[in-house]
Amino acid sequence: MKLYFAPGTCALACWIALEWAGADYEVEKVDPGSDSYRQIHPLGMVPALAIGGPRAMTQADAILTYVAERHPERDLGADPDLEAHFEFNEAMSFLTGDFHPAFWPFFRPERFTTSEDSASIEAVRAATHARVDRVVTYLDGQIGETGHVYRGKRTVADAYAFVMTRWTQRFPKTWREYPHVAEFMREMERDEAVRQVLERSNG
Ligand SMILES: N[C@@H](CCC(=O)N[C@@H](CS)C(=O)NCC(=O)O)C(=O)O
Repeated sequence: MKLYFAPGTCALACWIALEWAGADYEVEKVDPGSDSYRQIHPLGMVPALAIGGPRAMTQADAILTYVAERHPERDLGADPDLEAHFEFNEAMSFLTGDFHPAFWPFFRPERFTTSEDSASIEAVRAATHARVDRVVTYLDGQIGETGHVYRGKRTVADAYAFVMTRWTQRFPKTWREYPHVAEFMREMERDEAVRQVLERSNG
């Protein structure tokens, strides 16, 4: 398997998951916007995971779930019953559909306005602060005293939440100001696989 990644991105969640899963994999650093990478993922986004088929797998939540299901012995995914699956999918949908997009205008504000003056661009960026606070506050409640995103156990959802929550380091209110999130983040930073991925990915 080969994971395509860019430093600091949500693709690092898949890398951490592959490590936790004990998978046999390699990684390749890419420029998501490059023509060559668009041959692999036409949307020009990371992650993508090539497993030898005619095309690479895409979409972080689907890849993370795949990694968890491919290595059931590591127990990185949903518990077996129907409601447990629902809760897992709900957590992953929140991360991919609410949490992640809250940051997009911060990183690429020019995509969210037709204005080109720097004040307008900065206004778009500033507007993300409230949206990000909303999703991180929700995550804080979701983690609560359990230390994890899903049902008090380590899953790929933890990896996903971790890499994206790190982005708040560039915000006026960082993850350190959300008590349960802060504890979760510190615990993740102590994880050997997480440390290695951050070091090897350079970000
Ligand atoms: N829906 C995609 C979104 C992936 C995504 O937004 N990736 C970002 C990095 S975290 C990216 O590659 N952005 C490049 C761009 O938007 O041009 C997924 O979940 O995999």
